[in-house]
Amino acid sequence: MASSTPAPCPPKGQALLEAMRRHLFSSQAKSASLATTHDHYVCLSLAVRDILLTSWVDTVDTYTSQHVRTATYMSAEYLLGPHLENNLVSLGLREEARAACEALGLTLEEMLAEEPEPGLGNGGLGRLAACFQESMATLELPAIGYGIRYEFGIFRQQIGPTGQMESTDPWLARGNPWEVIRPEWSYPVVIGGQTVIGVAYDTPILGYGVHTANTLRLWSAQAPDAFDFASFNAGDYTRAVLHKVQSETLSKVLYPNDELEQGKRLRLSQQIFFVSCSLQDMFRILGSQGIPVTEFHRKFAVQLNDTHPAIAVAELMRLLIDEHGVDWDTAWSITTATISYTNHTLLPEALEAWGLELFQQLLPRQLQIIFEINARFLRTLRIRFPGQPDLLERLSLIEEGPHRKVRMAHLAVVGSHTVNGVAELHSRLLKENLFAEFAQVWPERFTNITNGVTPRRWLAVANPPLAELLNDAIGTDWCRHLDQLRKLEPLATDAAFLERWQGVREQAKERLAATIRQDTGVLVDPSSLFDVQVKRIHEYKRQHMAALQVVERYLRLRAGEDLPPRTVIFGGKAAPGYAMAKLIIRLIVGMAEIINIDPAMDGRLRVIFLPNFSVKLGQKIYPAVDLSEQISTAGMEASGTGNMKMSLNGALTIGTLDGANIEIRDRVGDDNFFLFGHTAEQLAAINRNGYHPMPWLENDALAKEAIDLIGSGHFSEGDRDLFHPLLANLCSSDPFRVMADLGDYRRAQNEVDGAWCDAGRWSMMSVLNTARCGFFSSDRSIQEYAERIWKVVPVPVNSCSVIPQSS
Ligand code: OX2
Repeated sequence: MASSTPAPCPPKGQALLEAMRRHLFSSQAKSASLATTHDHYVCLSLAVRDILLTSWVDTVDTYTSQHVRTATYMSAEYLLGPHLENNLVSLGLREEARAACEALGLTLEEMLAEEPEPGLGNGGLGRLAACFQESMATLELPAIGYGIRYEFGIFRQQIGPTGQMESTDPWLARGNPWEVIRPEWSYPVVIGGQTVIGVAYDTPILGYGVHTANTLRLWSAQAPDAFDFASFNAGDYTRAVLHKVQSETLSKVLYPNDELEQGKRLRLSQQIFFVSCSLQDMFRILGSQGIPVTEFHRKFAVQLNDTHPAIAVAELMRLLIDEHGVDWDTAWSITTATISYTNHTLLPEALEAWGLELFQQLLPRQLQIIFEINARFLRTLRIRFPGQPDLLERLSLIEEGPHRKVRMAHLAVVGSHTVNGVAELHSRLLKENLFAEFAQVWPERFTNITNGVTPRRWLAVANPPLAELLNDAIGTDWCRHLDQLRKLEPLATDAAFLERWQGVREQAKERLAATIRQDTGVLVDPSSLFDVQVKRIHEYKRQHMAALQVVERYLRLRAGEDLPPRTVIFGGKAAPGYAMAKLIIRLIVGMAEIINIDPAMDGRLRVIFLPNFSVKLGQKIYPAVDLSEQISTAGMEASGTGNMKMSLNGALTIGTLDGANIEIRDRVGDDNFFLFGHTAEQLAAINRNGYHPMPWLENDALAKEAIDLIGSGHFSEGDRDLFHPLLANLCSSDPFRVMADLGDYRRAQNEVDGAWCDAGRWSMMSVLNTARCGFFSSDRSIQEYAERIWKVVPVPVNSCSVIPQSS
C-alpha cells in the first residue's frame, strides 16, 4: 500500500486519476468503499484505453481514407502477455499511472498483478506473432493480425511432487477491458455441412511513441441461431441448444501441443474457421473501399505463420472463384501474388498432414480445389522434369499410400510467392533438406528472415532499471533503434559504468529470488550464478542434458570439489500428452527436493523448477539471467527467441551451433559466448555411420555415475523404475544425441565456472552481449518482411492526442 500522503499527481496522472474514478462509477457501477483491487485494475485499464482509442480510431480512418496496402498476419497463436504495462510504456505514462494509483492508496504493481495474460499460444511461435504485431505498429506499417479468440488459453501448470499438473486458464472469466466486440463483422463458415459464425473481437496494438494503433482481430465461434425452434417446439430442449454448444466449441480451447500435429478434427475446423473469416473480412474491406476483387493482391499481403493457416491457399481460391466469379487462372495468380509462408520447424512430427477422409468430410469443396491445384502443379513438373515420377510423388500435395493425406506444407509452398525460414541455419537446412526439391524447382522463392524480439516488452517493460541506465548512458533512442546499443561498447571497460551495471543486475536477481521464494518456498542466494533454461519442455531442447549436468555437479560437490555457487533454474510447460517431457520435469523436481536440502551442498547448488512459465514470469526471469542455456541438438531449434531476450538483458550464452545461437555468437563475439557440441553437419555424418550412445558413455565415468545415481532411486524416494524410460532411452537410441555432446557441455560449463570467478571480466562480457544484440530486434525482422516480402510501406498517423516520446 502507498504512504498516506502521496506525492502530488502530475497533470496527466491527474487526468488518469479522474478517469479511474469516473470508470469506477460508469463502468464498474461501484462506490469506492466496495471496489476490489480488480475493479481498480479494470478502471485503470479503461482509463488507459480511453487515451489510446483516439490513436486507434485515427489509424483506422487513415488506412481507410488512403486505401493503403496492408499486411495481414495469419496466426493460430498469439502469446500476447498482459497489455496494461506495455500500453503505459508505449504512451509514456508509466510514472503518471503510478502516481494516479498512489493517490488512490494503491500501487501500480498491484494493478499489474491483477491482469490475467492472454495466453493464446504455446511458445516461441505464438510469442513471435505477438512481438511482430507490436513492431508493425511501432514501424507505422498498415497491418491486421488475424487469429482465434480462444476462451481458454494455454493450460496453467502446477508443480507437485509428481511433476506437472494441468488446469484450465479461464482468462476471460472476469471480462477483458482491452477488446471490443464487432458483431457487425461476422462471417459464416461451412464445416462438415454445418454453418458456424465467426464474430470479430478487436484489440488495439499500440506502437511505441507513435500514433499508430493497429488491430488484432480474433474470431469467436457462434451458432447461426442460438436456438433450434423445431426441436424446442417438439419438446427436446437439450437438442435445441446442442448445435449452439457444438459450434461454440470451435474457439473454446487452444491445443496445448508445441511442434506436434495430432490430426484432430477440431483442429482442422479451427484452422478453416479463422482463415475463412479473415479472408472474408479482407473481401469486405476491399468492397467497402470500392476496390475490385481482382486487385486483392495489390491491397493485401497475407503472411502465413507456419502451416496452421495454409488452408488459406484453397480458401482464397474458393472465395475468388465461387463467391466472386473469378476464373481459375486469374484466381491462381491473385492467390500466389498474395500469400507468403513462414516455416518454423524441421521436426517431422510438426509437419501437418490431414487424412483425406477427414478433409473430404469437413471441407469437400476445398479438397476439390486442392486436387485441381495439384493436377496443374504436377503437369508443369512433368513437362519440366520428364521421366521422373518419383520426384512428382515426393512433391505432390497428396501423400499416397494406404492412408492418403494432404501435405499442408506443400500446399503452402506451392501457393506462396515467398517461403522463409527464421534463422540462417534453419533457412539453409530448409533449402538443403525439407524443401530441397522445391528449391530446385523455384530457387528464388526461398529466403531467410532471422527472428527478433521487441525491445519494448523485453527491455523497457521487463527491466526498467536497465532501461534507465541505458537512457542515462546512451540516450533514449535504443528503444526504437536497437542498433544504438552499440554505443555501450566503449563503456564495457568503464569502471563506474560497470558498477552501475552490476547494481542493475543485482536488483533483477533479487527480484527473481523473491519470486522464487514466493512460488516455490526455496531461498536462493542472489549472488550465486543464475543458470537458466526456460522454454517448452522438449527432448530436442535437451532439458535432460542440463539435468544430467546438474547431477554431475552435485556429485562433484559431494566429492569435495570447490565450485562457485550456482542456482539452476528451469521453467516451461510440457504438452499434457508428452510422457517423456513430463518425466523430465519429474526428474528436475525430484533433484530439487534432494539437492536443496542436502547439507553437503552448503548453499553451493540450488535447483529450482519455476511453475507456470508465461510471458509475465518471463518478464521477471530474463533480466536476472547470468547464464542462458541454449543447448538444443544442432539443426533442430529453428531459431529460438528466448536466447535473444536473455542476451539482450546481459546474459552470457552457453549453447550449441543451432538456430539463431549462431548469429548471436557471430555478433557478440566468440569470447563472450560458451560454445560446445557437434554441428548439424557433424551430427549428420555421425548419423550416416550409425549412432550409438554407448561408446560415448563408456568413456565417461562421471556421466555413468550420474545416470546410476538417478537409476538408484536417489531422486525418486527409492523408486528405481520411475526414470527408467528416460535413462533407457538415453542409453539405447538417444535420439537427441545427448551423450555425444555431454562431455563437451561439461567442458564448457567448467569454462563458465572459471569465467564467473572473475567478476570484472564477466560484467564486461555481459555489457558486450547487450551492446551487440541490436540486430535481434523484431523491428529489424519486420522491416525485412515489409521491404522484401510484403512491399508494404509506413503510413504515419496524425492524431490529435499528444504522445510523449519516452516513458
Ligand atoms: C518455434 C520454433 O521451435 C523456434 O525455434 C522458433 O524460434 C519459433 O517457432 C519462432 O519462429 N512451433 N513452434 C515453433 O515452431 C513451431 C512449428
